Amino acid sequence: MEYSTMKLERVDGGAICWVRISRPRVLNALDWTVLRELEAAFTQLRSEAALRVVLLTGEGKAFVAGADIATMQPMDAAQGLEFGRYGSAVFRAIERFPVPVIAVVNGYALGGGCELAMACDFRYASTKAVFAQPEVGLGITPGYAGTQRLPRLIGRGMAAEMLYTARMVKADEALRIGLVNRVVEPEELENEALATARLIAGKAPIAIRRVKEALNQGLEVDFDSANEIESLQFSLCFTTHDQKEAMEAFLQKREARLENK
Ligand code: CO8
Repeated sequence: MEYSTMKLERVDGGAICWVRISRPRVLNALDWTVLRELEAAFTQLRSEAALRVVLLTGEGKAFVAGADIATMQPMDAAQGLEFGRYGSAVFRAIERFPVPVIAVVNGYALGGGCELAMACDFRYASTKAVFAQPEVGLGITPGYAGTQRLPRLIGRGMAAEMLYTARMVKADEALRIGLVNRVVEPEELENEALATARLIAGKAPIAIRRVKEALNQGLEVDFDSANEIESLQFSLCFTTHDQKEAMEAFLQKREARLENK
């Protein structure tokens, strides 16, 4: 498929795919086209058997500077609901994407951009990254689950402060409060993310998918139910070739030959 606001770049034989949001004239702001193309890109990637990790980033000086304010300004409540729900569904599909998605935050991650980064499994940032939920300054609430994912990620107090003040949070503070996992110099960011993607890609693919399912599903239910979800995912791994092979390889003190089956 041809994209006008996105570039897909596969590396390592398609095990890793960069998804680069590219609408640099407006700092990669999310309009209908970007949202639709994000959905299409992740739908397309879902069918790629070799895929192990997605790296999501923005081109230019922004990751994503939010939902497109020019698109939103004339909306009425019904249109706002439609735009909010659609984006939320796209982000939810990214959150539930079967393989890990890492947000590689190269610059501004504001509003919908911060929310997009939070829908990913985890975030690496460059020293130039800036995070905020500026919505209350624009007369709106966050619309892509910022009020929900932010407190789950950094705790209610820090989230409330960010949400009520719209304050810009720089990379070093984002690291301190747990919004990002790692901060590196801009020129090192992609290599750092790629190195982690390769670590993940080298592990048993079915086990990684099951870990992601256990993480996602378990966080939405009570602890006993979550334990049960993990037990089920754990047990299903024993039906795989990779479990038998990886454990046999350990016992025989040799490298495992993982085959994604
Ligand atoms: N939407 C539309 N255009 C944008 C956006 C945006 N979010 N961000 C930047 N742009 C445009 C600017 O208007 C400018 O265009 P032009 O060159 O035509 O004037 C161009 O991008 C470059 O931006 P600046 O000149 O402003 O660049 P600076 O480096 O001076 O400033 C900032 C960078 C600080 C990032 C600044 O552009 C800014 O504050 N942008 C807006 C950030 C923001 O408030 N984002 C949150 C939007 S609200 C949101 O995301 C809600 C999500 C939920 C939606 C649910 C819908 C119901």
